[in-house]
Amino acid sequence: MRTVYTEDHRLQDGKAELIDGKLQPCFEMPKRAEIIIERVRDQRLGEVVPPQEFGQDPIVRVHKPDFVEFLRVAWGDWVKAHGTWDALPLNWSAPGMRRIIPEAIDGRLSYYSFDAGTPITAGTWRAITQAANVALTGRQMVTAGERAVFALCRPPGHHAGSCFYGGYCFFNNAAIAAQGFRDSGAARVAVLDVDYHHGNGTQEIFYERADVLTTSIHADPKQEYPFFLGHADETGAGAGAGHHLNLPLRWGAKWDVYKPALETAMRRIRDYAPDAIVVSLGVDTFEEDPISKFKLKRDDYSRIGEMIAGAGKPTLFVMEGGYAVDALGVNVVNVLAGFEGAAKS
Ligand code: SP5
Ligand code: ZN
Repeated sequence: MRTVYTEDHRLQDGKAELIDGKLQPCFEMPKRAEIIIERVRDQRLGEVVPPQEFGQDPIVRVHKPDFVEFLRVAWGDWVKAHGTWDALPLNWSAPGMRRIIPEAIDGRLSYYSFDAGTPITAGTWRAITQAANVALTGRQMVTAGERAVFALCRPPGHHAGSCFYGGYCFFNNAAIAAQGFRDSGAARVAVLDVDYHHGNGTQEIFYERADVLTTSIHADPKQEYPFFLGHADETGAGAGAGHHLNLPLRWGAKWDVYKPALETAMRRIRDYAPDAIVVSLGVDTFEEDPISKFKLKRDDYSRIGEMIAGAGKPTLFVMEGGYAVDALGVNVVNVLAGFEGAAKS
């Protein structure tokens, strides 16, 4: 399996996130991708190729133009107002307030975000456009006939919606790739999100569409971030009714409950008969993850890869979360190698 990767991800290097009532060093750090690419190379997973440039057109297929423009200018506007410390929002609109786009940069940060854990920095724009290019390049390789490709995106994307950022995510790399498959001839695309956190951005983007099936296995939003979406009764709306599947699991979930959930998701994906699968690959389900409460072990990730391969479809893996940095390379490559082993046999 080939990997798409660029060192430009390093340009997203936030100083701090608000977590547990403290400003702490960002869990979503450049080291994450460095550890993963090192493992990809050590295990000889396959060739590592750089992304191509796709410009803004495929991004505005899933994100609103005013949101994209906000991200493009946010750092420059922030520096003029406050200098070169990271840009973080401080407050949000509550019910009863109005959704008028503010002029001041502080207000626009609030308008377009949903948490205080996602700093915008000097290199954010370049890093996020390159992460989208990584996903789009992988998409193109799969469309061209590769059985599977690993898009080593950083920063991650699945919390970002059509017009909001948060959860360490700015552009929804997986959604941009899924839309890219559609725009290059795929009739139906399935997204499988195995990140520990609910993929609220991906759900929002495709919720009223039948041409992209979205499925997500994640910590129950009654217990876990992002709290306000990801319940089991959210199954799609309008034309997309019945085309979304949430499988929330309680804190403490081990392989014995994770496996049946993944079987359920894979069954739904098989029934949908997609032309391609996009996997939002988070490994923050790991037992040693510092911000998560599932209990998957290293070997479980090999089984996840095998089960995804069982669908027998062209597959794009898009990197999402995972913060137990030392084990990140092992766990991610276990998924990919597990997939390859099962795809060959
Ligand atoms: C892509 C991705 O995985 N984003 C996750 C963003 C989560 N941000 C907030 C996490 C809050 C976790 N609270 C528990 C802290 C444990 N001390
Ligand atoms: Zn996550």
